Amino acid sequence: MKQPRAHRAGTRLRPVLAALVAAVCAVTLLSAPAQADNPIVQHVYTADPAPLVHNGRVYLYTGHDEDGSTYFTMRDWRVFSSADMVNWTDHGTPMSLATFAWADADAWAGHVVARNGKFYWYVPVRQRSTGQKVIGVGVSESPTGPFRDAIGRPLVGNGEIDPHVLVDDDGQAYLYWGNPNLWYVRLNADMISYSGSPTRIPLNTAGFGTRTGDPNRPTLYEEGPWVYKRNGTYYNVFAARCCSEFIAYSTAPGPTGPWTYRGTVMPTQGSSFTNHPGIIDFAGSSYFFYHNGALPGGGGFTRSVAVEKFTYNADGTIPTLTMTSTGVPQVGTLDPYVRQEAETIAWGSGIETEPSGEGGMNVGWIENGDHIKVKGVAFGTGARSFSARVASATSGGRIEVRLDSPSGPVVGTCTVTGTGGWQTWATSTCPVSGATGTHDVYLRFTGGSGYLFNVNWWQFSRS
Ligand code: FUB
Repeated sequence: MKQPRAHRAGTRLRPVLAALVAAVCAVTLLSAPAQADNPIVQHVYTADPAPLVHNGRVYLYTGHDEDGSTYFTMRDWRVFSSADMVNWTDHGTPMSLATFAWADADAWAGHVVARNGKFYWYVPVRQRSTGQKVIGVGVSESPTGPFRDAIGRPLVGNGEIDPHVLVDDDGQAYLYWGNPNLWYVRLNADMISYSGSPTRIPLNTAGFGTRTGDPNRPTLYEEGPWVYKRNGTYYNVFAARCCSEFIAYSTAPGPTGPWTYRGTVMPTQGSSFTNHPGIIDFAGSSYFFYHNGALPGGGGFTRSVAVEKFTYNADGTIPTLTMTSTGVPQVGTLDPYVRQEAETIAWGSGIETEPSGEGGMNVGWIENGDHIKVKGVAFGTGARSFSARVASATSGGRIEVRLDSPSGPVVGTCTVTGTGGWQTWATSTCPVSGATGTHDVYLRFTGGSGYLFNVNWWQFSRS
């Protein structure tokens, strides 16, 4: 269970598993060299994945389950990004309920599309004046935000949730959403208005499978439509049946149907009674994002996003996928000779992130024994030094640079002294030897009791 923990700048809930995760990992690492990379994020609970490929990176938009939540208590959304599918950079909270002055709750499952040189984030929220679920739209010039309310009011609303947008090859965009129904409306090219009226997609068993035991809901369709086009076929992948949900899909010859039910993508698994699909192609492979309750303290209201790689069958059908803790293979390697954000993480143990005074985010709340794993770091012929941008309002500590496990060989140790503030930054540099070839790097933090220091970025040097 997560516990409230006093924070130096006020009281804050620390996701915290920290100790639990550390213990689980330590045991795992003693018995096997491979470490889990699923779920993707360990320092906050994430839900309802919406991946977007843009300019050679995957941007992963998620909801955020509050620590200790016993309902879908969700107040903001999060963004992470990756160039290699295993090391994910935390970009923080670029949109929240506060973005929409007319909304007061339920920052639930959304979807982001890029168009017109902008990024549009369609989200379900509760409208304060009516208490009804409606669809809002945020907009930003950057995939990492900040996002602002695009129109100052709901885009559309009928009490239903989970918007998703398909921009078809002819430029026509469709907004889909719904639970218990499935709706679409044609968006205008501005992406913030629509033409015509919302139309209900007929939910019949040929199109969406047969549900038993609920006369009000004869088909399997529940929520979370993810609609895309591949090789001329339109796919609608959705959360099926409730509860517990599984992921199913239907296909159609056009964006509005008629739909044919095709079966299961991911069976019910993983300690969460909901699931939520997100599918992309990236760097020549296909990826399926989903959520489960796999982190310590995880469950139906404390979920975490994970990802699996898959290959479509020759006939275009989607194979049945199983949740794993291993995650997906790395795409390429990570270059340690360019500045890397400390919040670019394959697996974090005990740490949190926060906005940095130097821009972006930094890693914080570091205590003795915490660590960050960065996967597949390509040192080549060898690194000679390591630098880290650090800040400490206390007396600092040390950064041990280890290879391949938290207890692997130490190739360098940097000392961090007090800098006079948690956002008073200095660069600490130390010699490195023995770092050649490609390794997982573990930055292991040591020192006395309490919070030691923050880290904003790090970089190795060949000289
Ligand atoms: O996260 C809140 C709701 O749970 C989402 O809108 C649904 O898709 C389900 O995952």
